[in-house]
Amino acid sequence: MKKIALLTGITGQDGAYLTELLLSKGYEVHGIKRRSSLFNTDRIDHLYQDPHDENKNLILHYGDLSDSTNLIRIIQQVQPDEIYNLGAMSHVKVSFDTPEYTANADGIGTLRILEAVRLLGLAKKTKIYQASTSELYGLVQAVPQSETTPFYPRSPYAVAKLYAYWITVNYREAYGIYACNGILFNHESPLRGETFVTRKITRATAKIAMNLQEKLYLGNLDAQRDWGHAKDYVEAMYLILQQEVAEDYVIATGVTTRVREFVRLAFAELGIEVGFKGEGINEKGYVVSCSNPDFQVEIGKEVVAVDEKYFRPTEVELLIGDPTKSKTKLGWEPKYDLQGLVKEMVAADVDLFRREKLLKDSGYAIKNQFE
Ligand code: NDP
Ligand code: GDR
Repeated sequence: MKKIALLTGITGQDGAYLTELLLSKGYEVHGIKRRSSLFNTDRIDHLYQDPHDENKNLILHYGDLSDSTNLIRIIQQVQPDEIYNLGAMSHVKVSFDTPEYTANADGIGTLRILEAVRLLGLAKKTKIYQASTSELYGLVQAVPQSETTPFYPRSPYAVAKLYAYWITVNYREAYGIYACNGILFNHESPLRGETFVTRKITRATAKIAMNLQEKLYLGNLDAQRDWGHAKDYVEAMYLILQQEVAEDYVIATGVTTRVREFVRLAFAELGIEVGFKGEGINEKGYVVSCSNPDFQVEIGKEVVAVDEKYFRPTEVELLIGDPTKSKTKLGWEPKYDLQGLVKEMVAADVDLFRREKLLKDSGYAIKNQFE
C-alpha cells in the first residue's frame, strides 16, 4: 500500500522540494493550494500529472489555513498517513504589516490541522510535521541554538510560530498524536521567494552583472544567519516523521554568515569582487575588480546601498544552530555547504536573466520589479 501525504504550502519553496522527494519514494501526494487570480503553481508545474489519469500520484485541493471546514473536509477525504504543515505567511518583515493575518494562518492554522485530525478520529493514524523555525530563538539567549535553548520571538511571525510550536507539543502530550516540530534554520535555493535576502541578492548579482539593474538596496548587512539548502532540509522533514517516537529537532548547518558576506560570495561567483566602505545606513558596496570578460561592470561602481525601509522594528541579529540531535538520532547530514548553495542560486539567476535580457533587447519589458 502506498503511503499518503498531505502538504499545506505545496506551492512554496519547501513544498516543491518535499513533493519531489515524496513522489520519488512512491507516496501519493495531496497538496492544498490557495485560489489566486493568476497561476501560482510555477514551482511544481514540472511535477504536473493529468487529474484524469487514474494512476496519478499528485493531487491538488483548493483550501486555506484560515478555513477549518475546508481543512476538515480535505483531511477526511484524503485520510493522510502524514501531514506536512508548511503553509504560512512566511515573511518576517511583512508580518509586522499583517500581524493579525499572520497569527491566524501561522498560529491558529496549525491548531486547525491538529484539531481536524483529532475530531476525525485520526489521532492514531496521521503523523504531523509542523514547520517550526529558528525565528523562535529571536533575541539571543545562548549560542549555538539547540532544542533546549529558550525562545524569545521578535516578530508577529515568530510569535505566531511560537503558538504553533507549543500547540503541536500539547496535542502530542494530550492526545498521543505523532506530531513533531522541525525547528529549521534558514534554508534557501533557486526556488526561494524573491524577497528573502539570499534570493534578492543572487537576483541582483545576476542583473547588475548584465546591466539590467543599477544597485541593490538592502537593510541590516550585519545580520548573521545559518543558511542551508532547502533540498537537504526537506529530507530532514521526512526523517522526522519516520521515527519510533515523536520528537522535536533542530535542523541547521552549524555555520553562520553575515548578509554582507553573502553579497561578497554571490558577486565573487561571477568573478566580481565587491568591497564595502562606510558605516550604518551610509555603508556602500562597490566593485573592486572584475575578472570575468562576460560581464562589463565598471570598477568603482556603487552596487550596494542600505535603505532603512528594509530594517525591522525588532531584529534577530544572530542565528547559529546546533544540529547534533538530528545528526545522531535521524542520521541527517546536509549535502550542500554555503559555497555550493550560492553557486547554484547565482547560476540559476544568471540563466533566468539571460532569458529576460533577450526579451529586453527585443523591446519587451522586464517583469517583477516590485518587492
Ligand atoms: P514559502 O513562503 O515559500 O511558502 C509558503 C507556502 O504557504 C506557499 O505555498 C503559500 O501559498 C502557502 N500559504 C500562505 N498562506 C497560506 C494560507 N493562509 N493558507 C494556506 N497556505 C498558505 O515558505 P517556505 O517554503 O520557505 O517555508 C515553508 C514553511 O517553513 C513555512 O511555514 C515557513 O514559515 C517555515 N520555515 C521556513 C524556513 C526557510 O528558511 N525557508 C525556515 C523555518 C521555517 P502561495 O504560494 O499561494 O503564497
Ligand atoms: P528571515 O529571512 O527573516 O531570517 O526569515 P530574510 O531572508 O527575510 O532575512 C534574513 C536577514 O537578512 C536581513 N536583511 C534583509 N532581509 C530581507 N528580506 N530583505 C532585505 O533587503 C534585507 N537586508 C538585510 C534581515 O533583516 C534578516 O536579518 C526566513 C523566513 O524563511 C522565515 O519564514 C523562516 O522562519 C526564517 O527564515 C528561519
